[in-house]
Amino acid sequence: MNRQRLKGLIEQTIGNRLLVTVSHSEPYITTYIEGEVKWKYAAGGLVTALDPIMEACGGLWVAYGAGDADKEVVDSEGKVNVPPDSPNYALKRVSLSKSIVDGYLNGISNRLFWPLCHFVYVRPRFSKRDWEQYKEANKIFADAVLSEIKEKDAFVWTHDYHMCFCSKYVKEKRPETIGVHFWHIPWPGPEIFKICPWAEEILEGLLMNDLIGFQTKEFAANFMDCVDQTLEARIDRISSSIFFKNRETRIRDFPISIDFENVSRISGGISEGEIEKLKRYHGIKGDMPVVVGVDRLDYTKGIPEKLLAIRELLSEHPELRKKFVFVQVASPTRAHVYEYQVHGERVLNLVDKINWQYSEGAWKPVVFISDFIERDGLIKYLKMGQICLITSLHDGMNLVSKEFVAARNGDPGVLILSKFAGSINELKDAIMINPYSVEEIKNSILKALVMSDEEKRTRMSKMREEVKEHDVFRWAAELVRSVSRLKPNAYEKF
Ligand code: GDG
Repeated sequence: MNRQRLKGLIEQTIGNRLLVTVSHSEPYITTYIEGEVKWKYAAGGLVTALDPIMEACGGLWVAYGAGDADKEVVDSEGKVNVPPDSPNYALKRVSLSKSIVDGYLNGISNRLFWPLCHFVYVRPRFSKRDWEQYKEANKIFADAVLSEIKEKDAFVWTHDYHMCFCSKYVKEKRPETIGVHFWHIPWPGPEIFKICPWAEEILEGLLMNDLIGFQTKEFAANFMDCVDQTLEARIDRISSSIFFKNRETRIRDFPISIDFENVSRISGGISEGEIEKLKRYHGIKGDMPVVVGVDRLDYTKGIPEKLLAIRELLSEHPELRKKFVFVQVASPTRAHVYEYQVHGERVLNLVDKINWQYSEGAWKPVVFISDFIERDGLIKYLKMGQICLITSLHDGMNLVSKEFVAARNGDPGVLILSKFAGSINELKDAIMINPYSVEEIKNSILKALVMSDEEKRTRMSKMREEVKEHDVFRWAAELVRSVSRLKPNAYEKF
């Protein structure tokens, strides 16, 4: 599958329908930098995956306008064509008041859904006021979609835990719309999900979609178990369908991916000289092996666990001091949420302690970068690492693991990957670890440091084949093909 074939498939499948993608995050943010209007590509898995698809297929993307200069570039309907340097699709920016953002985003999305769905022992919060604001925000997104659809038929593709009710509100007004929802993060089992006071309402809202996609078979099965234990619905496990209130919703797994060719091409264009320059910039000697990590600074990603493992390694193996550097890119995220502030401080403390204890001369064991990095620059960091360390405590997929593999088009490198990341199902030639065991992380680094070139090459070439074959265009194609297989009685007009 490639961009062109995906475009053809989408045209053939959705026909004259307007393709509308709805997510909280926008792919491009407009901000003032030193008084000038500048564009920034947003960090985050959803945006990385969807932008190439929208670029290939065109259509409309509705999202929250998060930048302080967003209003400078949009038309009277809140729309602007993107990407800014070669526009291919329209971005419609939705404005929300600060009070709604606080309830819908900080309160429900980040403090209820995120910890409820990621089983990492952070307690979810349930505030009735925030819950009302969450639904209000979903209505605002739905109204933005309806204002664009007007009399046209549409294929509305909503994303993630911010948008549980958007399709429902659209379909209440335009029932013939095709509604597909993709859930990017894990879906918990019923014993966890049922602590949510609005469990029933959430499931009912989502079941207004015609198709719901999850990252793995396990998350799809968890969803069906939750429905089974919460609603009076009929579940057909063989056809993987839920029948509720005279409607059928298909439940499927579609492991998300990346634009392999693009990452591989960008990485191929980065010279040895540029890597050396980047190393020099961070005070790393040219021939020093680098263990790299790239994550949002999120408590689900296991960054403290990586640091604890590095500390143990340096303490138990003094001979490894000055023999490698751990570079962690930790892009800022959700800074308004208390749990993230505490987590950020803990991570910085650990970095300081390790560097204080083990630095020798110009060598520092940990280089910690807590800034947003431009897309191509980020691939440079992945290319700089001989070993990539991914320790998510729970992760829907984890695109960085696939990006590291795509970036290895020269020296093969070793991927260390958590068994709790969705991508472990495909990247079977990674060194698999349980990130709750500092011992396992430490031993995996030791193993990676001494792995033979032949073994590295064999493992990496299998993983590259896998990611190349199952790229993000194939992901979208499989989802769209499932839409086309929906029973005609699900939609009168389809
Ligand atoms: C969610 C789910 C699922 C990171 N820092 C910067 C930056 N990034 C990019 C990475 C990668 C993306 O953000 C992160 O994707 P992940 O998949 O690793 O993680 P989440 O953001 O948690 O994504 C996840 C994903 O959605 C897709 O469905 O895989 O399970 O949690 O592409 O490279 N990009 C730039 N600067 C940074 O500083 N430009």
